[in-house]
Amino acid sequence: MRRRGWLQMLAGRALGGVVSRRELAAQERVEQAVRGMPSPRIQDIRVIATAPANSRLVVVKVVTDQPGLYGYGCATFTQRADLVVPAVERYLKPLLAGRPADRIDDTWQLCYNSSYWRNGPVLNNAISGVDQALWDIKGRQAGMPVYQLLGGKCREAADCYGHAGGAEIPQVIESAKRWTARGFRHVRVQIGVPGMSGYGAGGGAASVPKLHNDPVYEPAAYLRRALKLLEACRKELGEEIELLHDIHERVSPNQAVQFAKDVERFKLFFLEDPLSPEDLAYFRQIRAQCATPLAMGELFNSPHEWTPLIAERLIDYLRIHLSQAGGLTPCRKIAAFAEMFGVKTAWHGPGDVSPIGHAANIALDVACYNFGIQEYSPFNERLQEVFQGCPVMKDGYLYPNEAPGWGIEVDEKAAAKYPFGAGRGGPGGRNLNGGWGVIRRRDGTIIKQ
Ligand code: GCO
Ligand code: MG
Repeated sequence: MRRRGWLQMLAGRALGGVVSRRELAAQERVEQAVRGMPSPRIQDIRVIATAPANSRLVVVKVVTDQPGLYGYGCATFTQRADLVVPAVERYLKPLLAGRPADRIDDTWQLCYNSSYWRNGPVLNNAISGVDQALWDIKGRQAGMPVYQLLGGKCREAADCYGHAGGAEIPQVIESAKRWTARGFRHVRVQIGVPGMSGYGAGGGAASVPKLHNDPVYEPAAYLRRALKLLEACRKELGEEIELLHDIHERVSPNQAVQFAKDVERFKLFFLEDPLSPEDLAYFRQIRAQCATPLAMGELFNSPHEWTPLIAERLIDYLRIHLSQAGGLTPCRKIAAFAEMFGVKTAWHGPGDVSPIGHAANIALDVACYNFGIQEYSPFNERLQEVFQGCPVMKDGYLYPNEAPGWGIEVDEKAAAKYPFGAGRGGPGGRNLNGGWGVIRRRDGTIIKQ
């Protein structure tokens, strides 16, 4: 109303010759640009919890006071999924109700600082749910996909890697060939260790003598197998294929240094998580001793973790899990910061990221100059039933949806058909409610997994 009055006033002045017709036309164009886009307010915030592909996914829906204007954000922390729900419903919802839905950074800062103690996975994921939903809302308002709001495309689609794994080398090679047959240029290869609980591949039925009844893992045995695997992959898959490998932080810092040196000759695309976040200082030693490209970051919560690694150029690829770091808002800043230091992005994209989270990954992938690679997890039929408009995979490239916002609609009725299950049963059938069980060395020492 106020704006219309202002235009009428200008028009009156134009008639009287005070304002030029040109000036008036310009003002009308401004008016046109904002017409239909008054500031929406946050009316409701809801949580959608669903497990269509077994992983527990948490999605936040932010509803505005404008009819039909809402958005979705990924808040998935699968091992502690139930804790994210009250963080959203009991803390963020009352904090944000009635506030403008179009102030994304301001809202992020408000949420982030409101708990004083911050940077934890539960709170960061809750914030991410709201943050990504606000980006979705802004895209829907603008009638544009989110990557357009970030400046538009730097590339047509995101080059991806798939996961190949197996108990024995020939199985891994077969699995890798299935990816290349689908057009993938990059494959992550993981091998099991007989009788052991490996990451990314099982170890078969063999049994290993041990002083306990839990799953067992020995870092040295795994490293010997992984080295042989990479050697065989290079030989049998050729030098064109880009190979990746994830250590998953399971070895000692010195073993990581040694392994990074050992695999240098296989020219990996990257070696992921050679160290745990607690051992980050050892990256300096790896860097000083070899040129194996390094990827790190899916466990990061806090700027204290990624800032020094980027600023000192200690890693090559950032593996941050968007929701774990607090959403799209902090991650687009991290990407820009990393660009200044020649560090590329490789956002975390496993099955325990919802399709909304994958859409957020791809928005950054196509819009950021320093994109490196995208991890790809296929969207099965049930996922596509719940999340309509999942990103499309073709020849190893993932394409962003061209519809406004994330371009994804969540079918809440379908989501309700796939409630959270009983969780991973640990040994002896213990119900861990979605959490991970323990893995021990032969002597009983717990390892980080
Ligand atoms: C990866 C990861 C995942 C994580 C999982 C944890 O590189 O894809 O390591 O597989 O283990 O997301 O829940
Ligand atoms: Mg990983």
